[in-house]
Amino acid sequence: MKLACQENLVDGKNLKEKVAKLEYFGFDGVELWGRDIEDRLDEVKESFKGRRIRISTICSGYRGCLLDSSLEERKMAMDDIKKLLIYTSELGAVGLIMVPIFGAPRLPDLSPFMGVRELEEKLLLEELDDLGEFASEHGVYLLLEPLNRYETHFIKSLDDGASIIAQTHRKGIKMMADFFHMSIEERDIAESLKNHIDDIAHVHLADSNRLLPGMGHTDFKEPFKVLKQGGYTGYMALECGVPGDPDILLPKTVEFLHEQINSIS
Ligand code: LER
Ligand code: MN
Repeated sequence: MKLACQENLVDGKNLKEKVAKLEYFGFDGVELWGRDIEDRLDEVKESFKGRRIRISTICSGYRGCLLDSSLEERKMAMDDIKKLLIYTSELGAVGLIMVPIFGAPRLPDLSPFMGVRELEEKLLLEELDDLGEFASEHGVYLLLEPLNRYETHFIKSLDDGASIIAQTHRKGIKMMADFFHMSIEERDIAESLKNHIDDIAHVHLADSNRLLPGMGHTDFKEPFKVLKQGGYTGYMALECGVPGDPDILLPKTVEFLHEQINSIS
């Protein structure tokens, strides 16, 4: 299991300095934001040149929405996601993180013919067939991310994500597990990870209050045990608040996480 950190959590005057710091702190990977990746491809490549640390993942950054009622919005999302998948591959990252929809539904309720949920699922499956194939051709994953109920009405748990993945051809599609969302939605984080270990290709780490691991009441030991014993070798990236000096708190968090991982029998 490898530790990564989102690029915005660390201080530095440019990406090169941030990457160097994260490597020094003991991280194995950096999660980059996808929004402006196209404009900074050269800077990104330059920042990782000659380093041990890698780009773990690209987080979102596409315009439009896959489940919008407007064809234009959906097409924008499809095109942007494909472009980002190409950059994900070019940068050697595992995958592109994708949330199908934030907030409330944008499709009409066609009951009794078809309810919103069924319509959303059918539409997403059609899109995932195309996007999954595309991701697979480029040797990367499209990583479906379940969010908590306050951020989406749609895919909220690993069960939800797995049920979607099970209906696809499975090529190029995996999901990721975010400990913060899971601390709200899952009955038992470790149990859910165990149930879906084969579908998981990335993890976001935060404590129950979305601060650094160790600052809330989430138990990390049991979930890490499940991941380790289940053969998970992917990244676990920090996506959380850093309430203080990152130069002090980030290395401390690496130490805390290594302690948790190393204490697993
Ligand atoms: C949003 O809460 C989140 O967890 C991000 O990873 C979404 O891309
Ligand atoms: Mn997340």
